[in-house]
Amino acid sequence: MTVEQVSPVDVAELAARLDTAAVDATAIGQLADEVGLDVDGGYAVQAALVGRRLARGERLVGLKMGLTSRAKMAQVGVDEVIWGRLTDGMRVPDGGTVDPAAFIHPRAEPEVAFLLDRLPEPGEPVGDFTDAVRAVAPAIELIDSRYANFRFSLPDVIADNTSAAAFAIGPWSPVPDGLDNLGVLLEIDGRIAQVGSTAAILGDPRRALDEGLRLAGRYGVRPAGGWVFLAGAATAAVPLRPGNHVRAVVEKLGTATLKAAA
Ligand code: OOG
Ligand code: MG
Repeated sequence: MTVEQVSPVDVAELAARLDTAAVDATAIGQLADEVGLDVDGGYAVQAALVGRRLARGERLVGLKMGLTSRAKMAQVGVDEVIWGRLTDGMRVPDGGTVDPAAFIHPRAEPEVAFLLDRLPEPGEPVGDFTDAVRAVAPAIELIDSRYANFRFSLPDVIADNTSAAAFAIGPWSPVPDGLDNLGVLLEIDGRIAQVGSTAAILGDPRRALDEGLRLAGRYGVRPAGGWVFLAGAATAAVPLRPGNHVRAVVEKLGTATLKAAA
C-alpha cells in the first residue's frame, strides 16, 4: 500500500462500507479505483473488515484460497491467486441450512478443506505440509461478492475478504496417498452442475496450502493448530437459489451438503 494513496482512515472507512454491505445484504460499487487501492491496500482493508467481525465476537478459524483454478479465474476475470480469512460466524454445519436472503447474490462452489495440526514453518516446501495436516474433507463454500453484479478488480476482491460468506465441511478423513487427481462434482437438487478434478487446484490442493500459508505469512498471519484451510474451488461457482440442496462430492473424500431455505 502506498501510504499517500490509502490512509488508515480510508482503510477503516472502506472496511466499514464492505462490512455494512455484508450485514445489510446490499451490494455496493467497487472501491479500488475510487481511492487508488492496490493489492497491499486490499489486504489492509481485508484485515480491518475481518477485524470488525472479531470485534463482534467472532473467532478466526482458518484461511481460504481463491482463484487457484483456471475455471475460477475465468469466471471472475481476475487471474491472481488470493487468500482470505474464515471466522466461526461463517461456518455452517454439514447438512445445515442457510438463509439465502442473508446474502446478496450467493454462489456455491466445491472445495477441499484441510485441518491443520501443527504450525507449519514459513517457507516449508510442498510435501512436508502433509505433516502439518491432520485431516482432509470435502467442503462447500458460499461466496457472495459485496460488489454489484459480482464484478471486481483484484484489490477489490482482496479487500472484500475474497467474497467469503459461508462454508460447510463434510467428514474429515486422513489424507489419502494422492490428492492431486480426484474427481470433483457439484450437485444442485440432485443434478450435476459442475464437474472437475482436484488437479485443477494449482495442480494439487496441497500446493494451494503451501501457497496460501506463504502468502498469508507475508502479511504476518500464522495459522494455529485446529485451523481450517480451503484450497480454492476446482470448478466455477453456481448461483444458490432459495430451496436448493447443494452437494459437493470429492472422490475418496466423500460429500458435504448444504441447503438454502425456501
Ligand atoms: C473470489 C473468491 C474465489 C475460490 O475458491 O476460488 C474463491 C470470487 O470468486 O468471488 O473462493
Ligand atoms: Mg472458494
